[in-house]
Amino acid sequence: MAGIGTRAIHTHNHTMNTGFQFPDGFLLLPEYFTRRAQEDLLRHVREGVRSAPLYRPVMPRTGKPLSVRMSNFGPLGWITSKEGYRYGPHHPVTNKPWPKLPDCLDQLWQKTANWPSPPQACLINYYDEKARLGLHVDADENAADAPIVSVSLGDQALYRLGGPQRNDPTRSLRLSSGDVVVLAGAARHCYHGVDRIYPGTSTLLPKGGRINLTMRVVGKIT
Ligand code: MD3
Ligand code: FE
Repeated sequence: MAGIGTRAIHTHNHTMNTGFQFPDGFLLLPEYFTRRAQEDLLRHVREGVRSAPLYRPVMPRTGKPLSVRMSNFGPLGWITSKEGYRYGPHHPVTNKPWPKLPDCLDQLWQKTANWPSPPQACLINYYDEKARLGLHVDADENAADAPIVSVSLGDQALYRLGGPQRNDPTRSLRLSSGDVVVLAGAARHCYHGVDRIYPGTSTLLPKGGRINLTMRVVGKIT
């Protein structure tokens, strides 16, 4: 595992072409996890989804299914249903508690988040080759200023990052297996989404696709 700072991308700000500036607090750590560490993480994800199966969330109100499938680790999970978005301690289908956060993810948080409390929720997103995630802001957390730490596994994704307003300029980045993104400060409140998955760009998942793990501090649940 590479140390922090050794491979951090200097996401240099340029206004020349697109008007996009990397928000303060955005940090990309390419290939933070070695192949071996990725395989180890994947084993933990597989074990987790055995007891907390990936389910297909639906949009609030409309009930339209999302293309991304989800599960969670940790005391709380992010849940979307017809009734709305919320954090809760139980899997919406099995009604069992979410599996414990694997130690390696807890360690990742401690090394990268620079935050005094541990993550309460780790969302597991699974993207098949057709899945997308529309531009949105993560705003369901009471602890709105705690950072978010995310890990990508499997096929590459075209990730889009914008600003605090929906119509701000955006910048697209390719996220690869083993990459870690830390969203702190202003970056925490920026629009972002996943425009596409590039099938066949990783051998980590035998059937292809992409897994994203997103750790969050939630604060009080409302
Ligand atoms: C930038 N997931 O689950 S992770 C999500 O790849 C989510 O599955 C994406 O957005 C994925 O909510 C992106 C990286 C990420 C997470 C939170 C952010 C980027 C962010 C919050 C603010 C800005
Ligand atoms: Fe998000």
